[in-house]
Amino acid sequence: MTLISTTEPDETASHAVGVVRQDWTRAEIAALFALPFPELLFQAQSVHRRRFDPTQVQVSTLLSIKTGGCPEDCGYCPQSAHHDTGLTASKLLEVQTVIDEAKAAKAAGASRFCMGAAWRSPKDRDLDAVCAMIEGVKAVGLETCVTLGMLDAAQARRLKAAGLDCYNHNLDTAPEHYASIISTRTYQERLDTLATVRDAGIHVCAGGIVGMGEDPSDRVGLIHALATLPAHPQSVPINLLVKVPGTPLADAAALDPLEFVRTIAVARITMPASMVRLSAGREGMTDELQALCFLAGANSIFYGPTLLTTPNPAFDRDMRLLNRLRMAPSNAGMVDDER
Ligand code: SAM
Ligand code: DTB
Ligand code: SF4
Repeated sequence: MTLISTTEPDETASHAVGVVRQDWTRAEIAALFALPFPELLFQAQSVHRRRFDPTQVQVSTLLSIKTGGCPEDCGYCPQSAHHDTGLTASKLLEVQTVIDEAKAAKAAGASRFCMGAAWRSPKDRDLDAVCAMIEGVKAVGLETCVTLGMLDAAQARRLKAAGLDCYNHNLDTAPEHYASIISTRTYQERLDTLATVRDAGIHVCAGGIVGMGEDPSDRVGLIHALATLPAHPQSVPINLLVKVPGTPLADAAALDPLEFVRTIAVARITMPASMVRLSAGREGMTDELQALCFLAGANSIFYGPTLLTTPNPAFDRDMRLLNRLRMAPSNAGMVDDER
């Protein structure tokens, strides 16, 4: 039998593997996607282990603080008022209700609490309540993240002053695929909100969704857009589309699960210091597929039986998964350097 000696990735790459850089080209990213699977996972693991403990997974809990009735037309989203998904819209939750949920999440082992609102952008009076929620959740001892739509600079400063750790705002897909998914908000508006959040000194959580019928080159375009931002997002959620009946994407073609793993691996390699979040879509994944995602460098999950409006694995299923893998939830915060 001939043994093939695998060269350490950094010895051959034009740039050292694992160095944080924003000058990725589309060709480089396409070449990563095209690697033989063992080579891709080897590179992803090599990069991952330089900064992270590969046995640890950070766990966040999500809560929808304002559900449904959203004026935006995102083709994947059950909360858009443009789609008839049978979802009942509700008002912004009471501050105390949110704090009670945060206490339960902390007791269940979460280290971060993410609050989502189905808004195009928050109204200033709503921000008063959201700031009170942030202060209350921080007092429980959890990191805070919110996703409220587009922000202006004054709103971002108010959230920062309330103690917000992180703001989620996704690019969702490649610039060239974007118009077939959303018409009510431009890609540039998303980039502007990310800049506003960054400038306010709030950590950025930005990622996207795959499995929306995109071409392979669109997955390249999504990772390229994220990895060439002026600073890498501290957190990069990679969502697998949850197909919700009544949304325009309800019947999107199934994505090869190994393409999803490849997307995680390429996110890990290109954004080596970021938390890569294995986000929506886990409910339909086997333990084995999730294990491959962790091997590819995912180091964070949403924990708890509901995402915002759709199902997520129950606590005990996730505990069994981590036990099977001899992995553990971590309380590790985000790495701040080198971005
Ligand atoms: N309204 C805010 C916004 O869009 O910025 C915040 C909430 S929104 C639900 C947060 C993210 O959830 C979206 O950007 C999208 O990436 C993700 N998402 C929504 N519906 C999804 C679905 N059906 N499958 C996967 N991810 C989804
Ligand atoms: C993200 O990228 N994924 C999470 C979080 N950020 C807010 C939301 C997933 C939502 C999935 C559809 C739903 O449950 O409504
Ligand atoms: Fe509204 Fe956000 Fe859903 Fe788009 S993703 S429809 S902005 S809640």
